[in-house]
Amino acid sequence: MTTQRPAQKPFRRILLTGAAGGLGQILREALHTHADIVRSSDISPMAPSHGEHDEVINCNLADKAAVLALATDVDAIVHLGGISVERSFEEILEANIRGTFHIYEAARQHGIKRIVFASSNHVTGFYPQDAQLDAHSQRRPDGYYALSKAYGEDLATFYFHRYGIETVSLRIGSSFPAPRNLRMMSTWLSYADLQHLVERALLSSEVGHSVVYGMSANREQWWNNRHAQHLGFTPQDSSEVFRAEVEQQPRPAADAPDSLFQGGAFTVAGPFN
Ligand code: NAI
Ligand code: 15L
Repeated sequence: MTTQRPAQKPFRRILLTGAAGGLGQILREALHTHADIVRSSDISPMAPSHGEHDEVINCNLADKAAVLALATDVDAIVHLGGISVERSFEEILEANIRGTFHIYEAARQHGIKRIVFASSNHVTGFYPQDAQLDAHSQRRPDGYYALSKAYGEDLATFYFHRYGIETVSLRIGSSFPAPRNLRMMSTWLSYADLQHLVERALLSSEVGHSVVYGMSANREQWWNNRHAQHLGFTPQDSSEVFRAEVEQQPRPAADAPDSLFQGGAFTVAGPFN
């Protein structure tokens, strides 16, 4: 009798940053499909390791030496860590700008050739909600948080052309269990579609630096992924199943940021001094 050896996984070790966060908790388990070992990291406490294939390391992304050590023996990085809402420039600078730079430097120094970067729809947040965008539309960041994501995307372009490190930047819409308001009926990305998107971003070949908007197959869409077709991302879910529930909420005023801009309330967050 011959014993069937399990098919080899595409990666030996994937580093997941932001593992304690909403999306990190979802992706931590899912990534085990693609790697022998998942190394989860965050500045906040995480669920404990459940064995030698599931490493857990606390790390502040703003600490360059710690990030360089964190990336030892890693083959791919899913970079979710950082501040995920609008905050003061000083806070964003440490976690998101320095933090993402440290991730790219660690990739360069360790020869890591694939990064999946959690960018955000807020890099184009100052477009009106009736604008139709694609990855080539000029960015209109809606705050310091969005600027840090724009910087991350530019780091990705630079590190590809200079060092051949490939990145897929995911301009995630709103990834939560369900859309929370009318705006999110357009921007919602289900967790299942998120997992599929991250899988395509890790496994697609010759991505260079690709930019893809992360939304489910919602009825009303603001973003067209025509320039990311090579990734083969085909969302299966739709926010439509939540419409009746969401429409029970009071409608935002026609001149409220949530009605005017794709970035919604982020366009009026701050100032922080
Ligand atoms: P989250 O805020 O729940 O998770 C982010 C994690 O990063 C947190 O666990 C936090 O402790 C960690 N973190 C913050 N500063 C850090 C530092 N200095 N060092 C190490 N870790 C640090 O955010 P969520 O929703 O899980 O999002 C994950 C990523 O996806 C974020 O980068 C966010 O900007 C991005 N994104 C998320 C969207 C969503 O709808 N959930 C939409 C667009 C982008
Ligand atoms: C983001 O970039 C945030 O990280 C997330 O918390 C949501 O607010 C999302 O955008 C959104 O635009 O709904």
